[in-house]
Amino acid sequence: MQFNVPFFPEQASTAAKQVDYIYLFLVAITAFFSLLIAALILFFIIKYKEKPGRKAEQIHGSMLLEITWSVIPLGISLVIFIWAAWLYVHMQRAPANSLEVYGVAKQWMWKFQHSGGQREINALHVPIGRPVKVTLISQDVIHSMFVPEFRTKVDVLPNRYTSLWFEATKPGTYHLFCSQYCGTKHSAMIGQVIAMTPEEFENWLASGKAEGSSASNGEKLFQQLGCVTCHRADSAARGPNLMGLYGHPVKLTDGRTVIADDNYIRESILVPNAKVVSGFQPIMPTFQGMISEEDLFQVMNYIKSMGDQQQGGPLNNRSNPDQIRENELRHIQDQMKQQETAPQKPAGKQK
Ligand code: HEC
Ligand SMILES: [Cu+2]
Repeated sequence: MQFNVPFFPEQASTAAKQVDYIYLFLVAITAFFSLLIAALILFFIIKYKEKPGRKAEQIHGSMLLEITWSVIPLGISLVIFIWAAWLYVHMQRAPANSLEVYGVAKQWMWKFQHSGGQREINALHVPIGRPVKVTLISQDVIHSMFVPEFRTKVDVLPNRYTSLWFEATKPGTYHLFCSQYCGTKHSAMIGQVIAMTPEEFENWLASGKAEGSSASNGEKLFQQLGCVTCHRADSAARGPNLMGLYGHPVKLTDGRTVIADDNYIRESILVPNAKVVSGFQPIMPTFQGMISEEDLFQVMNYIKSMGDQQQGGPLNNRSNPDQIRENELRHIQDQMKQQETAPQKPAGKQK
């Protein structure tokens, strides 16, 4: 018999300590006031015990008391709020240099793919000492990805990407749970997160059988599905050029401007008429039911990689949409010029 019931799971990510500090702070505050109140009750019971000849005296209001017991709890609540909100925001925003991993949840398993194209089921290999961002989608019902040792959890929804990030601090094998009741085998929807040293992780990646990187597979899909017949950089284009699209603002026909993030691109492919790009007709057919969640991630990675090619780096110009549009125009003009001078060269692909 083993009586190993640890109060907390192991702390294996940079956020784990910070989450635990807040938790301990809440426990300490609760314990302090519970004990204080219990002690005062006892003290008053004894002190004001009924005695012959003693009469209860009615007290009406005390400004000083009222203010004290309002201001002190207010201060404590504000400390908790500011501290927790700060940590929450910090844990929502993946650092820019995060390693990107993509996950699909379904009844009842976890499927992960890495940018290099390596895939795994119910296991996720990650390096330690580097932030890892996991972008997630569900193929059916609502699930939730929970790694207790990393103190991180996020709901995994159908039709909308969510993400979490963590930085593992110790090599080891950690629990991966689904923490949203998702059907009869919910309790079996478990896996492992395997944190490795960066060298081990590189070896693991290299040993994985990958048929091309995620982005290059996405490029193939882009051709197979016929996206390229409309999205191209020459005069036959019937859809917008997707170069440099990712992460940038897009003007819509209804006058709104939206940022082309993961969810926007997903919606553009599955429900193209939901948001129509300004200056274009809503002629794009829906690809709902024709592309799997895994393939969508690959197409998305291809579209992201087009952005990188255009900007010469993933982070350049991200905040300057005018510059991007200008570059895009110049790029199209260049391509048209190239076409004029060398008409036999196929346009559109620049790899
Ligand atoms: C019949 C031509 C056509 C095909 C095929 C087509 N698209 Fe489109 N696409 C368009 C048009 C036109 C628009 C702009 C109007 C709109 O938003 O619906 C567009 C918009 C988009 C956008 C938003 C672009 C922006 O600048 O905001 C994305 C992303 C996109 N398509 C991806 C794809 C992918 C991926 C495929 C293949 C799976 C595909 N399209 C197939 C015509 C097409
Ligand atoms: Cu589940």
